[in-house]
Amino acid sequence: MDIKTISSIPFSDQKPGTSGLRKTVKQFQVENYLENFVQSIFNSLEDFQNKTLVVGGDGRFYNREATQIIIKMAAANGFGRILVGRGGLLSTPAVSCIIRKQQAFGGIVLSASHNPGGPEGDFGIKYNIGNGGPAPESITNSIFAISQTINEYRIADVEDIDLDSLQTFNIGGTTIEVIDPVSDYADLMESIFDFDALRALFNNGVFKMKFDAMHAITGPYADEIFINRLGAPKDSIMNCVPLPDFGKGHPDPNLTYAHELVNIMMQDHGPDFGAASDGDGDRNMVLGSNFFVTPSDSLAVMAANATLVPGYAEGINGIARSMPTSQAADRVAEKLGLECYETPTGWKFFGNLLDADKITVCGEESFGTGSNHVREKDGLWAVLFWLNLIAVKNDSVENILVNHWRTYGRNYYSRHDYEEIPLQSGQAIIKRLTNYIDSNFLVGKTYHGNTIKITDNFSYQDPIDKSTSLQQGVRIIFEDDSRLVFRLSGTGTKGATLRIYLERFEPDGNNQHLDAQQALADLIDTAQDIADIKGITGRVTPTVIT
Ligand code: G16
Repeated sequence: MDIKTISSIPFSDQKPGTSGLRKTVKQFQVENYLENFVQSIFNSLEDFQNKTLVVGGDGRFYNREATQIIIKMAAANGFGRILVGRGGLLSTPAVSCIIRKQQAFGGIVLSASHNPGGPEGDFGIKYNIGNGGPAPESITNSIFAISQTINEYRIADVEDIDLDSLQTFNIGGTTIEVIDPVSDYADLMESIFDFDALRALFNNGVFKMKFDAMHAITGPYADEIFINRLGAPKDSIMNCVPLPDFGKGHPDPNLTYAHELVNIMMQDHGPDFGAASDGDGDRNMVLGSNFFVTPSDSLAVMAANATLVPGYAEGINGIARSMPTSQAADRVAEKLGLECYETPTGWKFFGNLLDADKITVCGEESFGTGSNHVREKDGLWAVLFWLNLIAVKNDSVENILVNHWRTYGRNYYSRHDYEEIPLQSGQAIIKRLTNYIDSNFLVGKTYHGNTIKITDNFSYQDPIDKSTSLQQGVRIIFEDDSRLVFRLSGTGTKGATLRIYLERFEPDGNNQHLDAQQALADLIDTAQDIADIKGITGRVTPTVIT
């Protein structure tokens, strides 16, 4: 094998965010930009020579080109075996599943998740470690540090390999196997859920489902699992062909961007169950007929009912949620006598807790839920979990939620996003709030009838490796324990996205039927006033409400 060593100069903007490096496609197409980052990943690793690397992505524009570059660089850097999904495709949870099953050294995921694709859209790259999960901050910090001084990268001087058929190739001493992207993952799902009960559900003559793959990666997985293995009618799934530009859609499964599915579900006599997943297949949205399940509630319902699913029949060890996620799961944990961990935003913070068996299920308000079966959040897993609950309980999504609230109380919850505001405006809002915290200015003040009890900026110490993460979100907590959380997104690529998380607990069964925006109206006004969003950004309404 001829190896070329190419001189390069560092790019100052290669700091991984909440989930890897996400930039515009155009940025990734700049000469040496991707190569520098990939070499920085390899330079941050030790003892990987002759070991296995898993590579795959969500099929967005530039996926194929990037896959070829990474294969050639991995071979030149001495990996012994590269497993790549056919077509360069692998969902994020499938990468995690394959790393674990094959005991690979690690994996590279190519995705910008829920961000739009196409030549004008976004691209991303993330390194996953041997447990199958995203690299922790110690590694991402080291990758960034290396990227700031890198001056060359290594790449095999060979032709592109054929990614479209299941074959094995050799580049020097490296074996490259093009693998079926779906089968290992589908087998894992079959080992967790009661596929007989699900087959019966789909064939009971009454139940109807609509799953929207949003022209992203889960299409082939949904086809294999729902149609081939579970015998669901073909019209149960939609938009299942992955496209490089996601059919010009925005593959973010929420009430705004999954509007096609939402319109189908929010009509009379629509399907009983609806769900969607995102660009790389790790997020999920769950809907009942005319009914939206918040991701926070979804986590709480899963935790409360886990023993109904064969894979969790023995019970769960504990629960974790990201800090801005509603505290609905905490109430379940308390009742079950389990620990509930509160982590910063980012799936990587669950890895240590899962590895140490401290928790079995975990989730985030950002449409992510998962368990110890892999080390990523998992969209189709969540959909199958809900289907399994519906099959066992023989009840509607809405009834399952209403009964859950009667037992545990309801955490009214919403997130308001102000997308693509100027970076300076986003920073000014956080600065303003941080100053308030530092001077204790807000404590004791009353806004729209709510008096502020505590203000702080969330910090976290990992209970396993004791690493600390500071300034993970501004919290404003009121006398009745309602709360507002403010933070800037770590996944956007244009300007800043301000996220405001709003939460209020309602124990009374007679008051649990309100629309969340109505129930939280005074907190919404309070957030506007305290942060002066209108004054600083000129915006009066969020871009996305979930
Ligand atoms: C990523 C992370 C999640 C995080 C989400 C939103 O999800 O893996 O842990 O909650 O981003 O992060 P932020 O609020 O910083 O934008 P994904 O699906 O984009 O990989």
